[in-house]
This record gives sequence, C-alpha cells and structure tokens, in this order.
Amino acid sequence: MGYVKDSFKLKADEQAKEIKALIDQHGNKKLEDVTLAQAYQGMRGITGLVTETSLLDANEGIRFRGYSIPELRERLPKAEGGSEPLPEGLFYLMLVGEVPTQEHAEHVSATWARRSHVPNYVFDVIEALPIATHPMTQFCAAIIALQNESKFAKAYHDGINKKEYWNYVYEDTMTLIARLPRVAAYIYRRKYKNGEHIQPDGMLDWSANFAHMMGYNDESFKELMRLYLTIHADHEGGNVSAHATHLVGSALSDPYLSFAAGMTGLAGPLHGLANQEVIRWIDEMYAELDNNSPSKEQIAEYIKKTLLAGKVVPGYGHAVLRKTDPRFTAQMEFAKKHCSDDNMIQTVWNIYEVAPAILESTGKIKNPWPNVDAHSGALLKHYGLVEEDFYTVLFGVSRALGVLASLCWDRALGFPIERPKSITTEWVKKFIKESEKAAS
Ligand code: NMX
Ligand code: MLT
Repeated sequence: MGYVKDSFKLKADEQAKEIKALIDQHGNKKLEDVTLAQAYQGMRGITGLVTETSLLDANEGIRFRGYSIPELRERLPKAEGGSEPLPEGLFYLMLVGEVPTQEHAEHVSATWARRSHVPNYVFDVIEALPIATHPMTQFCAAIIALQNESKFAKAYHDGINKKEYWNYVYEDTMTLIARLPRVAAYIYRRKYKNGEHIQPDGMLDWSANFAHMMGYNDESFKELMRLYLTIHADHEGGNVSAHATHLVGSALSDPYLSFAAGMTGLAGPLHGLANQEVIRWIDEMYAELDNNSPSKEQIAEYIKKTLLAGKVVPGYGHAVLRKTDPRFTAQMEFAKKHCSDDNMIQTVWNIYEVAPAILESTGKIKNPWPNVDAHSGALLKHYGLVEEDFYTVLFGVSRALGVLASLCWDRALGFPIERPKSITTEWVKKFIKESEKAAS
C-alpha cells in the first residue's frame, strides 16, 4: 500500500474503535429533540449525520479538521513560488486528519498525475451530447461514463469481505479525483473553445494542470485555482452535494455513482449553481441600468426589485451560516491583492455593502450575509473565464475532494445504509390529537 493509504487506514482503525466505545457507552444519549417544523422544513438544525472531514460553525464558518480557511492558507503546502494552498494538501488533511508535509502533498499530486488518463469512450459520451447541453449535465454524464472503471463495483460483483470495502473505495476515489480536471477541461474546450483541446502537463500540480488544460497559463490564475479548489472542497456533511454523495454511497453504490448524485445536487440554483446565477443577476442589473458601474443606491433599488419579484438574491443567505462566509472573505482578500480595480469585483464589493441591511429588513431571511458564490464568478471573469455556465463544474471538481474523502471514511468506519424514518401529514394530525388528549 502507498503511505497515504496506510496512514488513512491506521487512523480509520483507531477511530472505528473509538466510535464503537462511544456507541457502547453513550449510544442512548440524546443530541436534541426534533420538532414538527424541522421535519417539514428541510430538517434544518437536526444533527443526524457524522462527517469527519469538516465542521461548520454558524458564526465562524468552516473548519477542515479543526483548521479555519486563514489557517489553511498559512499552513498547507504551496506550489513552488506560490502563496495559496495546494488542494492536494487539503485532501490529505481531510483524509488522514493531519497537516501534510510538502512531500505528502507532492506525493498526492504525483499519484493523481499518474492516474489522470481518461479513457476515450468518456469523451465519446460527452461528444454524443448536443453542444448546448449545460456543462454540469455533461460533467455528470462523464462521471457516470467513468463508472465503468470502478474497482469497487467490480470487487463487489466478484465478492469481497465488507472489511475490504474501504480499500476499493479509496482506489476509486484517487482515480476519479485524478481524472476530473481532464474531463472538466474537455467539456470547457469543447463547448467554448471550438473543441481545441489541450493535453495535460504531468509536471504541473493538480490545479495548475487544470488551469493549463482549460487554456489559462497566467501564474496568478493558477494561484486562484489553487485557492478556489481548496475553499470549495467541503462544507460539513449536510449540504446537498455532500449529503447526496454520502446517502447514495450508503447503498454501496460505488464512488462514481455516489459522486454523480452529489453533482446533480450541486447543479441546483440554491446550491452550487448560484455562482453562475450571481453573474447573471449582475449582468441583468448592468443591462437594465445601462450602466456597468451602478451606484450603491442603484444596487439597493435593484435588490429590492428582485425581492419584490419573488426571486432570491443569488450569493446571499445560507441554511447554516449566520455571518459573512469566510470563503467569500478569502476570495475578497485574493482580489484585493491581485485585481482590486476590476469593475465587476468592485460591483461585488458594493453589493456586499448594501445587500445585508436590505435582506435583514425583510425580517424573514435568516442570514443576510454573502456566501461563497457571491464572489467566485467575478474573479473568474477577471481572468477571462467568462462563461458562467461552467462555474459550477469548477465547484464540482473541488467538492470531489471533501465528499470522496468522506466516502472513504464512511466505508472504513462501516457506516450502514442511511434510512431515516418519514411520516405523513395524516400521521402528524393523529399524533397531535393523541398528545393533546393525553395532556388534558
Ligand atoms: N434572497 C431572497 N430570499 C431569500 C434569500 C435570498 N438570498 N435567502 C433566503 N431567502 C428567503 C427564503 O427563500 C425563504 O423564503 P420563504 O419563507 O418565502 O420560502 C426565507 O428567506 C427564509 O429562508 P432561510 O431560512 O433564511 O434560508 P434557507 O435555509 O431556507 O435557504 C439558501 C438557504 C442558501 C437556499 C437561501 O438563502 C437562498 O436561496 N440563497 C440564494 C441562493 C444561493 O446563494 N445559494 C448558494 C448557497 C451556497 N452554496 O454554494 O450552496
Ligand atoms: C456548500 O458549500 O455546500 C454550501 O455553502 C451549502 C451548504 O453548506 O449548505
């Protein structure tokens, strides 16, 4: 076994023992009560999942294995001459639970480079789709096509001991992550660059090679990719893409099928598609005002108009967060360093100044602050990646790191099939009647 795999297995075995003891001794401890409103309203606030890779605090934001985004930017290994973290290092941290050395991160990088070859039939599947097909649909179709290579599915079919599941899930995880940039770049070049594809460069790190295959060789764009692919990787277990991957994986669907489920969820406009919606919304505002530098007053009016029309202001709000998303702040800091005079970035910052107060004044929006998607598109546009329909694919490539590291943990810890109980409104009415009768 490679040492990343060895270290992961060692940690997972220790953790499995600890969890067994926790359940044996404290399994009946109540985490919280579940209300009727929670059952009807998206299970908000119900703690019902264990995800080891990251934890979200409503006021502070995400921590990956205990490390905040500013800490990750400081501590994770960097590319030579770079100052943003390598996502390879974050993957190691999420999988093994320890901050990697430079050598560990480079080892992950080299492993992914070695496994990055995408079979031609996957490109054939993409080519079979009409060019107008949304990039996320092309991405999901390609992931499903890659499933043919699943080592887990084959091993399960041939018959394996359940203690070995983790091993094949790990192998599929490493191969799938290795291949995603090539698949995503292929979709990008096919749809937007006349099908003029760029071959991978095995000497580059995962993010830089992805940038290169999309056709972007500016060093600071490569840095942006390293940051982007790091900060979008994970957001604890309950978000739609992580939860969907975990849920489908619990049926022992292999990592390809499980990740595809996560990606169909990420493609929703209330989740990952919001990054493209933000740019659309800004462009529509520019067009309506016939002005690419609207004043804060004009932006405020446009936000109110959006709300009056019964639409969401994309990039704002969150199901768990109650403060500015630190992923927004990290991108703002990057923009201040590299491109603070960009017009659309200025607009994003002006929106940030006026939107929260207006959203708060509605009295119903629980989090008036920006999320990760409020900033990402403007940065990508600055570097010439202007095709906003593609943005969620970038998010998806990054999200693979967290949800697949988690899937490795799910199988290593022997988590069972997920199957919560549901009820009907008929059941609810009867339940209320009976509890009122009992109380009287
Ligand atoms: N603009 C307008 N209305 C909003 C917004 C917003 N940005 N955020 C929440 N609301 C509304 C929401 O639709 C709901 O309305 P109603 O009662 O009429 O159904 C009400 O405020 C209460 O919603 P919350 O409890 O504050 O939010 P919830 O947890 O249900 O939803 C989001 C969270 C993220 C889905 C929601 O804030 C939203 O739709 N935001 C805009 C889309 C977006 O930026 N999504 C990206 C999330 C991050 N990501 O990458 O996944
Ligand atoms: C995410 O990154 O998954 C989003 O912020 C959504 C969430 O956490 O619910």
